[in-house]
Amino acid sequence: MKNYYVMTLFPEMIENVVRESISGRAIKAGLMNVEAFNIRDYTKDAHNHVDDYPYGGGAGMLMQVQPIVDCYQHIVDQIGHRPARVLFMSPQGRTFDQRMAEELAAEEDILFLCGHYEGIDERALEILDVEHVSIGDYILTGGELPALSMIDSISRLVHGVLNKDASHEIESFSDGLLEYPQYTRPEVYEDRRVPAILLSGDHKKVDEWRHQMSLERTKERRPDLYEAYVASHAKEFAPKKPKRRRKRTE
Ligand code: 4GY
Repeated sequence: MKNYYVMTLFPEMIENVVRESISGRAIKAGLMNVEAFNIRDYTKDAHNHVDDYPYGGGAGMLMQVQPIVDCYQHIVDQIGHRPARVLFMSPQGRTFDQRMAEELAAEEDILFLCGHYEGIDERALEILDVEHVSIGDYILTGGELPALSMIDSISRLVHGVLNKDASHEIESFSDGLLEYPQYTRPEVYEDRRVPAILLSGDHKKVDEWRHQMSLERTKERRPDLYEAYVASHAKEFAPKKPKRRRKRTE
């Protein structure tokens, strides 16, 4: 069973999305569980405050260390050990990608720490010994959407282990190419026909066509991924017959 723990000031945001989304399927299948912890529940402040002004001045507020450390300690006590990964959703982190999703799908317990306001007291990050992870080079108002994005992509891998059709799909992105174009009924829509080869029943031809389409659109839309693919699939791109070259006269 995979366990995802989320420390946040907006636990309902996590619970509502997880309940309404497809990751709910992996939960219903008993393969994973998501538990949100409200950092505010751990404050010892008389007015339930969890934030304060930054030392040295500056705009906005910072999340205080005490509620975060106490919330973390509660989770550690509940599960009996430190989670395998303690992730802090931050634009300063390593960028999350499909490879990291696969890596995280293999872990039993992952904790996601979601910040808000202008950030978190650095000592909390040190004490929890967090690993910074980013979902991309843009600034959000909090770490909840990044945590949900990551849980969503991990959940389809966890669920895919049982689903053979899906596990083939999983491999198709991890081989580094974009998906080929896809079609469903009707066969003709306002003069636009589904490519004939897909109706031919020739599975080998269909697979070859799809692979070719994947290559072409990766080259066109994601030249960075295409270069990496070509470099790691030298065999596929090697000329079938080596050209006979004339010896140089010099
Ligand atoms: N981008 N990837 C991101 C983010 C905002 C901590 C409050 C991102 O992961 N997280 O933009 N997070 C948070 C960062 C302080 C705002």
